[in-house]
Amino acid sequence: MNGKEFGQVYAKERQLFSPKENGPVPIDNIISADGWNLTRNLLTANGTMPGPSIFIYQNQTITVIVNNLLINEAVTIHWHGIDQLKHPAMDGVAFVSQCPIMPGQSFNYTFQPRFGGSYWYHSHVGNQRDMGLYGAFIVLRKKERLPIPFMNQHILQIQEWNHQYDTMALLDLNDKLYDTSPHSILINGRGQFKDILAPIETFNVRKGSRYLFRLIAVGSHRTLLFSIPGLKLNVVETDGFEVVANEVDKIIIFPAERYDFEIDLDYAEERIYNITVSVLSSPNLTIGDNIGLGFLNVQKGDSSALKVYTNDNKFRVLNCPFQIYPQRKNFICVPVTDLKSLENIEDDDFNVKYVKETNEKALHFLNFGFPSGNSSINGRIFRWPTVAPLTQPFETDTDCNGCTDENLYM
Ligand SMILES: [Cu+2]
Repeated sequence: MNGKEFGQVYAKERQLFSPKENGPVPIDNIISADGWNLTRNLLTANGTMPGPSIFIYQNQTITVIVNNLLINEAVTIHWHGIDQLKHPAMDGVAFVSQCPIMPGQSFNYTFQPRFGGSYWYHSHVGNQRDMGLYGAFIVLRKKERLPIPFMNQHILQIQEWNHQYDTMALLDLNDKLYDTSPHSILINGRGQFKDILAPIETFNVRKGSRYLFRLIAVGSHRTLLFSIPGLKLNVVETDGFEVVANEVDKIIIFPAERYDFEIDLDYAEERIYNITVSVLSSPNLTIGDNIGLGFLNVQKGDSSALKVYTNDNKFRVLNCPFQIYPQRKNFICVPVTDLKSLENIEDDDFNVKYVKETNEKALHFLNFGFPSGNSSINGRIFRWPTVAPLTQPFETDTDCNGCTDENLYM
């Protein structure tokens, strides 16, 4: 850990200390991650992890200027979940929708998000997002169904954290030289490793008020189990689509997914609740230790009611990929298909203006295989083009004319 003004700092009792100072130092400008006491390099947007949250109203046009200040790495920024229907060149996928931004270069991303909801942005080059290059991208609806004051809306970005995910170590990631399982999970860039009491994310809320939490999985490959033990999560939206409110105890979240939930704080006690995240592992989604921790501090508010809900020791788990959770009698699986879409006032935007209707039917077979160690679909392997096919289709040199279902085309 390093603070620009303070040099090397260390974590103790949820505070940061610098050997130079006589007391705790302000934590706001220091990326402490899980408090592990080794300084490492990160890649960030504007020097913070997560990068700055971006808020915009739907149908507003936004321009984000990305200056690549890296010494020798290219970068692009992908706006995860934004459909980019009219602006495909703004999608930020390196080598596909654009040439990457080279060191010293800038790129203006200008686009107009059509749909409200919780989205996020991240680098779309290599593993840069695991090194910190990500942030929240929130599209506010002009007409909210049940408006929640902006001050009562919080963002929860969760990610796995591995001490070896260094810029250099990640280059070797494919060699699997070390264990890639996470050491900790960060909530908004903060967490704790074992008994190091590093500063962690704390949300202050008032009893009796409504709050919206935008849960975003910004990690890259782990499946996470999120809960606030003792409180129900009332899920109202996923991946930018409003759903009929569904009350659950836990949420399984896969990389890049978003779940927006409200907490009805009428039944909360005035105390600090833990926010816990654990890693699920295959094949039966075995639950690991709670290695992600945050606090929800419920303070005195207008209401003193204590709504008690029946606790039958059964937990409703949203986004469960099974019908019955393996080996867990106290988990009720709520598959994401149980969520019912709200009649969407913006449905007109989805109409056939852009997509032609057709009666044509087609049946496609996709054969996945690994001939000569290369993963392939119908005999085709993926190879990076040398120019972006979207912008320079005639300059691509990965012609597939010779491909057949029988031949591996390299
Ligand atoms: Cu993404």
